[in-house]
Amino acid sequence: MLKGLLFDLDGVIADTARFHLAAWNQVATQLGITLPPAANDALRGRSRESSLALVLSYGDPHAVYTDAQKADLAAQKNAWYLQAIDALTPADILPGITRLLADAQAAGLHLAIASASKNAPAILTKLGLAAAFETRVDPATLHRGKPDPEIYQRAQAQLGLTAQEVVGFEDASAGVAAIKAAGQFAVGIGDATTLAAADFIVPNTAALDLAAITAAHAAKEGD
Ligand code: B16
Ligand code: MG
Repeated sequence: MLKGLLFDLDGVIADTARFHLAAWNQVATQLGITLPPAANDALRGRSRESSLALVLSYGDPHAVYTDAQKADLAAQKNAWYLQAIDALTPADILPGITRLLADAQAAGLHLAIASASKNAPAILTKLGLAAAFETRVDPATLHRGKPDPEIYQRAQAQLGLTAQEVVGFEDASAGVAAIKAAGQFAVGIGDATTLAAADFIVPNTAALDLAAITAAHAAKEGD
């Protein structure tokens, strides 16, 4: 039986994934690197450090960056990202999310945030959602990032639920892979081909419907 919902943040609760991509594009341009279209999905859900490694992998394979240079690049990216999200308000909550959260609360479901972003608390505050979730996994405490299941296993454990009792929401293929590796039911939001591993796919957040998701989860889990 469905008892909890686990939410990614960037690209699910708010359209901040485009700000991450724009900031990484600024870093890449500065280094003479052109990010391919595939970077749009590949950079979603990955930690800052893992994202930087991916950006650098699109450049000269012989280029060597010291740890200090990598730390500077990551800090610069975050500064650009922070500038971009500074003006976020509750109006930036993606369509359908406020209704979904209200329906979930009315149904007595437990809600958690499973975001790889260290900026998640600041974003939730700007969106007016700081109190909307019972718990949040602190990504600084993780050993492995998405697509490893650790963050979704932790979110489920923090709610005191089993894998069969939760549904995870993701906009990234790495995130869907993490949910599935945790043995949970995955809702993918976005391109059906990119997110094909999800159990239930919608093209955008406006199409999220708790009754339909609950029915699909029940059909799969046999309850
Ligand atoms: P930060 P999510 C992820 O958040 C983003 O999708 C990803 O692009 C970003 O690199 C990562 O957070 C780390 O973010 O640099 O703010 O710590 O999608 O898991 O909510
Ligand atoms: Mg995301």
